[in-house]
Amino acid sequence: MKLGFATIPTRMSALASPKVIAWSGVIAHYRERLDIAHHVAPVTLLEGNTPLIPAPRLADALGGGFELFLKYEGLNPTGSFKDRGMTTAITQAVADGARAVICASTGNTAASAAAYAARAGLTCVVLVPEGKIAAGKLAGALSYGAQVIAINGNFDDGLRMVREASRCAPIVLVNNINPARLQGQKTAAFEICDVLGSAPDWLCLPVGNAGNITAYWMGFSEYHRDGLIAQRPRLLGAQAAGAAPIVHGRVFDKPETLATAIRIGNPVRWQEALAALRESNGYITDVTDDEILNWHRLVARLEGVFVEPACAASLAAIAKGRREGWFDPRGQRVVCVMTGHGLKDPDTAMRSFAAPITIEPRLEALLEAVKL
Ligand code: AN7
Repeated sequence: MKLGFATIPTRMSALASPKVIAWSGVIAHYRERLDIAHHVAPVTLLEGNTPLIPAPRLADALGGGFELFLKYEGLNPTGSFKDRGMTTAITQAVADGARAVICASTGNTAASAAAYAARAGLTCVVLVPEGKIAAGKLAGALSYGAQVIAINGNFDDGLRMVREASRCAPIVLVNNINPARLQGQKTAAFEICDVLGSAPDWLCLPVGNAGNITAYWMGFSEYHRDGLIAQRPRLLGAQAAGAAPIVHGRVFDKPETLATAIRIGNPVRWQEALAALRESNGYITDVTDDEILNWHRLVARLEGVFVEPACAASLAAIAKGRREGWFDPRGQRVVCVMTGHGLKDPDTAMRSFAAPITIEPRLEALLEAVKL
């Protein structure tokens, strides 16, 4: 047997009918739809093309009578949807001659920026709120070689600082104020339509800095404008009760939630999110940490899909809407975006459960312990 690196067949396969289609990342796949510089090679980790998983058991737990899909964005290379926007932002930064990039982050943006910067050979600086970043995100950012700086403040403080820093130092901001980020992130909407053959009736997602809801709406709107989908979905946004500025129409100076990804009190894309919600005839609502934990558990138990807590906010929002009677998805197709992988935040996941029992290494002890 010959060992070594296989070359991946890209265009012509040696096989008559290739069993696996090579995927080359969101920039290559949606190139003509992305308004970024195209004269440099994409900085890519082959992000995107994430599965749209049918979730019938979870749909039943949410009251049933509708079709539910999970867009599992946790399967992107660094474990979150941020990779879609980072391939475009870092590629654009390289095209612009940048040597260094900076962002503030609740964690996922930091890990993603660090990975793509590493791939491009750029210096990367990330600001994270001290003690409020999930372990897997911090481990990622450090491993990819970013300079990680913790601040005694929250995401919003960090964002203010990096915006100012990028104005007075030669360092490019890669938070979602950067328009190249949205160009990449809108590809998730394209993928959903490409797979379903139409837009879903509803798209549900957690909302923090509101870049993702803005990007999805941009993606659906562009497909609609070009006649690829007959209509756009309605949007259902979810914020955590302790960090719900858009729901309440006021800045949260001290945002708090165990879903640290969306612990954001003053979203940058606030106005765009409001416009998208209005145009889509959608809703935005807030859900408690207990509701988030409940659905975080259920999506794993009922469907085998392990996500980080923020993702469960979208499911909790559906449950709340049905309970209160303002959300009725019967006969409709609903997509919930699972924005980040469960392994990002093992601590929150484990806090919900009792530690495993320990037994002696004997069969009788095992048979005694198992519950069938
Ligand atoms: C898993 O990483 O803001 O509304 O700095 O990590 O586009 O902000 C993360 C946000 C949802 C909210 N789900 O998206 C960051 C950061 C997960 C996230 C959101 C985030 P936006």
